[in-house]
Amino acid sequence: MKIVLVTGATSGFGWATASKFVAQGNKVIITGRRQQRLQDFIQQHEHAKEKILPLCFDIQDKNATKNALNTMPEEWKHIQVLVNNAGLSRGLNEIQNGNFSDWEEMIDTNIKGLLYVSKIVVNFMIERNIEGHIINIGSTAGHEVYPKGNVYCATKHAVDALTKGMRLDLLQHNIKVSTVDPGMAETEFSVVRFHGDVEKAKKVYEGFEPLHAEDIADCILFIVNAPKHVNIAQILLMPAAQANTVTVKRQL
Ligand code: NDP
Ligand code: 8X3
Repeated sequence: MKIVLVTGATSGFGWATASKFVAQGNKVIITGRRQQRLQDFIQQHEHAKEKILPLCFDIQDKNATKNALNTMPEEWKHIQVLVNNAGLSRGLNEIQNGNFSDWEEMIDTNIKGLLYVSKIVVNFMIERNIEGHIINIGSTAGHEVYPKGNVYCATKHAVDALTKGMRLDLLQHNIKVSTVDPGMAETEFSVVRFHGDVEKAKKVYEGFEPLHAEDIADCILFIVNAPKHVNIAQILLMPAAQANTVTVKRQL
């Protein structure tokens, strides 16, 4: 039994990952901004509700993040696994047409939010001599830049650099750092990217079978359940119909 913290567990990869960790008998801290979704998660996992701690906060907000994590009951601070999953894309525009608030939201969430959570949780691990494991959720967008993906891709390139930097810095503390880098997966991701335009979001996945949130969750659990002496540093996964960020075989 481990204590696992999954950011962005109110939807998509985070929900599926938290659910699988619960099913394996772990204690799971679930986070997100939507309180009702956190309650829905607990309701769906009623049988294990005493093993789930919901924390409702916005990871863009440094003080809210500090407050939520530092005021957790002491026994929950023995976090062995941190899944830095919360993140988003906003907009799909050429750089000259980009929107400042979209850019800020992506940078504040995908980079700064990940850093705020990581610093606090890493220090919990170090103070308690925990041989922890951090899994960052990157993307194919952290390997290749696609047209109009400019700032989102930049944030995922940053996540890739941070994964490598964390791995170097935390080696001395026996904390493993890994990354799971998915290609196209149908979650709320594109609905959020297109500011709630569900029809536009659906078109992204037309004519092929995208990844499911459970596929990503399976990769995360595979990494965490590897033997102690093994660090699976990176998993890059895509739908079978995808070859790179711009090449998808659609049957329309
Ligand atoms: P979803 O939109 O389904 O889930 C995103 C999660 O992040 C939600 O739980 C959301 O919770 C949380 N979140 C977003 N912003 C914040 C915030 N400011 N504070 C706290 N939580 C936040 O998308 P996915 O599951 O697809 O995405 C998860 C991660 O995977 C992201 O980092 C994304 O970039 C990445 N990714 C997605 C791919 C895809 O094709 N879907 C492919 C590759 C990577 P709430 O709204 O309740 O705050
Ligand atoms: C999400 C993958 O290609 O939809 O990180 O932007 S993509």
